Amino acid sequence: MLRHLVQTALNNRMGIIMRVGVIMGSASDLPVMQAAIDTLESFGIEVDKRVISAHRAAHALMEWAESAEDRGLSIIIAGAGGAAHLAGVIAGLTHLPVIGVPVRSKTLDGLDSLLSMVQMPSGIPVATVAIDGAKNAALLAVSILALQEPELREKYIDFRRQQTEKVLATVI
Ligand code: RP5
Repeated sequence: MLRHLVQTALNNRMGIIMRVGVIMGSASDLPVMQAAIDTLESFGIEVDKRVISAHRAAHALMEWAESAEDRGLSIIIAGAGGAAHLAGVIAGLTHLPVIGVPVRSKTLDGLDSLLSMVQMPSGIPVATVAIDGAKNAALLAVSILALQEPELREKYIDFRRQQTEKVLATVI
């Protein structure tokens, strides 16, 4: 905890914002998860990106999740497909908020990913977004971080305002 506070203070003094982890079970998830990375970066949030499989590299995942707070992360976005246990395992290893992105699978179109992720038993939550909903996962992370960061709050409100204006300006 102390290490985390010192690291955060140092980061802030150096103008470094590194707060969100984006992890995926396979490089094959990247085309979906890139939207989370791009969205976070568009808000000036630095992203700790990793591919670590919960079943192919279980020990490495444990190390990554248990050290997440000490490495300066505040929120973790985890994307996986199939028997998508990645987000749930991470949530069991850290008290940081975990947002899960069920990635569309080849055989069941992502329904397997969605149900594996969203049906977390009581006590360890994973905030699950839509199938392939990586952008919304990032926006949810931004809105949580914005609670404590006035500058980020302004950026997020501005993003929402522009989005609304774009819809209303649509001529059909
Ligand atoms: C999961 O299995 C990954 O998250 C990915 O969505 C799915 C398929 O992985 P690959 O066989 O493409 O590596 O672990």
